[in-house]
Amino acid sequence: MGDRVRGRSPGSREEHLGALGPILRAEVGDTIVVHFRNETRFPLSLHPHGVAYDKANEGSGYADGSMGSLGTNGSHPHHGGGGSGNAVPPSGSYTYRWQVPPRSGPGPADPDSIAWPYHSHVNEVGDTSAGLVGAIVIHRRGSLDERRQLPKGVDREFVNLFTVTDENKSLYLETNMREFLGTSTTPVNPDDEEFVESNLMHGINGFVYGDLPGLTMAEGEHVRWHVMSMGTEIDIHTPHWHGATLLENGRRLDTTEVFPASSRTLDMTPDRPGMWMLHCHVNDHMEAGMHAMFTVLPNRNSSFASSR
Ligand SMILES: [Cu+2]
Repeated sequence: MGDRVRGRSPGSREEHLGALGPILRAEVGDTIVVHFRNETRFPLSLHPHGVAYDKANEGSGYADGSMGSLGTNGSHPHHGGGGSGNAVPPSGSYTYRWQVPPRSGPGPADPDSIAWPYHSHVNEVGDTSAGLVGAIVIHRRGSLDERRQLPKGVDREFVNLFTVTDENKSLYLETNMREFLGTSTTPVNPDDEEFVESNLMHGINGFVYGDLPGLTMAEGEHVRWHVMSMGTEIDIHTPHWHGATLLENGRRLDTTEVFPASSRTLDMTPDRPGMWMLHCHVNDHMEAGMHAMFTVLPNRNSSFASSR
């Protein structure tokens, strides 16, 4: 993770991820190995949801310093269970190993892939408010295509994080103030109510007001959406798609709901070409910028195209 988010190439499969980390993808039965190098100025970690790990690969210390490990008699916490993976120092490296047993993969009612969040968990609030969040996508055994990039039968996959990024709590608040307000003639008080409010970024993958690039698909394609959230008690989001409906575990929807660190997987077959809005349907959030545009390109062979 660098102090600068490296740009994603236009038109690439990952372009729509915006500020998210790369997708970590596996099938049930795999082991995920992450070689993590910390290029920032802060101690960071990689804490996964859903997959199986031991204390050395949890990527999270505990507030009492115990690491939450059991003693040799299985009852008393002792120190040293986690180790350096709980806080990788600046310029440091760590290799995380996570197993993917069946309990990490899709359940009986799920589609053949589901998403879990991963995030840094040293200063959880500061780390996630700095955007150090990404997705792990787990597929049923044997369900990935031969390039191991998409489920068989799925043409597009998108991951969208709906969250109010509280940049007041970001590791980078001071850096950002220096960079963006450094030339300001009036000093800014970081506790000023309006300043605090102005730093609540109501975004999708870190982008606001329809600026997220890369949500492009074609009419008639099988499109899989993973939506998730992070944050706090205001992070009650209801992702809503215009121009299409979706299936979520057998239910027909055009709006679902996500809460901090929860995720949902939905399938869509867009049948109306055009540019459509994807937005949180909570009024405050919508007005504060939590929307993106997705583009459905016409398929000239489709019945809808030929009926025009
Ligand atoms: Cu919302």
